[in-house]
Amino acid sequence: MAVWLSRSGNVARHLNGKMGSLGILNRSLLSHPEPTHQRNSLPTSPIEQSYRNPAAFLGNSGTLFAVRHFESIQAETHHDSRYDEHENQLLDFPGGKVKFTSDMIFISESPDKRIKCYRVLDDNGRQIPGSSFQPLSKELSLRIYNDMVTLQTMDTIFYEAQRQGRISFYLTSNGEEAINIASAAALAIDDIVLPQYREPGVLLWRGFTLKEFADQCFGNKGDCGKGRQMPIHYGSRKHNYFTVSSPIATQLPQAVGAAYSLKMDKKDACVVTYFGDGATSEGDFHAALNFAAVMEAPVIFICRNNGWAISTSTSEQFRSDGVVVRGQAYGVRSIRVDGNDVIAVYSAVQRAREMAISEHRPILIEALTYRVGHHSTSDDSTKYRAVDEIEHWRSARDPVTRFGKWIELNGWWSNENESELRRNMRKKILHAIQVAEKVEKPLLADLFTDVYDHPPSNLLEQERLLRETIKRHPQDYPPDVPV
Ligand SMILES: Cc1ncc(C[n+]2csc(CCOP(=O)(O)OP(=O)(O)O)c2C)c(N)n1
Ligand SMILES: [Mg+2]
Repeated sequence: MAVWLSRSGNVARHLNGKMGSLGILNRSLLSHPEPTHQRNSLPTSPIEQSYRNPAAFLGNSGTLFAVRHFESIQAETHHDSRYDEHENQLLDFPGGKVKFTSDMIFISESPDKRIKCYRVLDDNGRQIPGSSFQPLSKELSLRIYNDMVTLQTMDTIFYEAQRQGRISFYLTSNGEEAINIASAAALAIDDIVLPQYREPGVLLWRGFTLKEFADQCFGNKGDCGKGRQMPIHYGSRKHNYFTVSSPIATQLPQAVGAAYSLKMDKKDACVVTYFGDGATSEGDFHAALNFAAVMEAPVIFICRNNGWAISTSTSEQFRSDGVVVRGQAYGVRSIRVDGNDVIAVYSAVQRAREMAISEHRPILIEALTYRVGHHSTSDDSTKYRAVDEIEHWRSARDPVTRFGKWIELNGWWSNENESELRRNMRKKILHAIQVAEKVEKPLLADLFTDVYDHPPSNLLEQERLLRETIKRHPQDYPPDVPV
């Protein structure tokens, strides 16, 4: 407190000292009619005294007093044209010209109005009159719906498979099907995706087959990662989809680098990176946004703000108006979207893509949604959140039902179509699991390949030790991994 009061009190002297280096544009400040030494030596009012000795004015309610006091300074000076002149001066700072003000206003930490959320469909799947959006053809809409239902069914069956002990781990995208599929539908296959882990729908949209999903979760020979990752850590070079990496937010600075390289190569494509609200609490998020803004990298940051980072709610995690406001702070164009509205997500991502590529700029999309499932199969979310809250989002705000209503209202979908799609999908997924389960596991030797051209001695040593240990304790190792 003392710092800002004394700096304000001595503002003219302070500025006189800095004039040369900061390049103040209007030199009339130098001829301030009231010399600073006089101000300091001859205080004439309680206001002047407060400049000199702010502590004397601060009691237990020091802050309040100082602010009220400041208002009275304003009132006194407002009519004086010398101060108006001061308002018109500019600080020619290396980061751009900044206007001066004699009003000491702290930017509020919580604006009265929160950033609005863009949506096109209401909760009942009816289009909001007058909304602006990108039209979707019948064919595209049905494909989007098909993949949303596929993702939902895949999650149910794979989750059950984990509960039956057939796979070691799983994590669902329940409640986030619209972000997954609608964003993917708005992109081109040349756009490079760096996912977190709750976006398998993007890969599904790009043509990753049910067999490939099942092979990865079972870690069998068909898995392109050769069984070296935990289930759901998908990746596919063919689909321009980087492999999921467990440490949160590491994909974000990498995405900026990849986007910068697309720009240098003059590619007609962008990078899209997905992440949760929790990821925004990592330093990597902030470094990535700043870096992207400064380097003008064509990258779309899609934040799935689903309310929870495992057991930490967003309100325990940050006090800002969500994530969208941080974009502006870093100089990144941003929008908040209803993440459970297919048409809003599709339209926003499509527009973001156009701007990212044609204007060479990053875009931040905060998609508001809800993690309807537990964090993963290692979690029980009823221990830290109300069951009613989960049920509300599962039933009243489900993105699949909402989009289903819209295609039905258009006359493109019926109850018969619905039952047939769900029945067939269930069959296909169960089949993929049953087949994947029987496929041989990759060779043990594969654990040590694909990183170095010539494996270094420490890796060779590890392989030798592993083989020896398996020989000594075969009962502790899976019998179906060929040694
Ligand atoms: C650097 C790092 N810290 C902590 C973890 C443990 N962890 C795994 S997921 C997760 C929560 C992430 O939440 P969010 O980004 O909101 O994604 P969501 O699971 O909600 O989709 C945490 C803390 C991790 N994987 N990496
Ligand atoms: Mg989250």
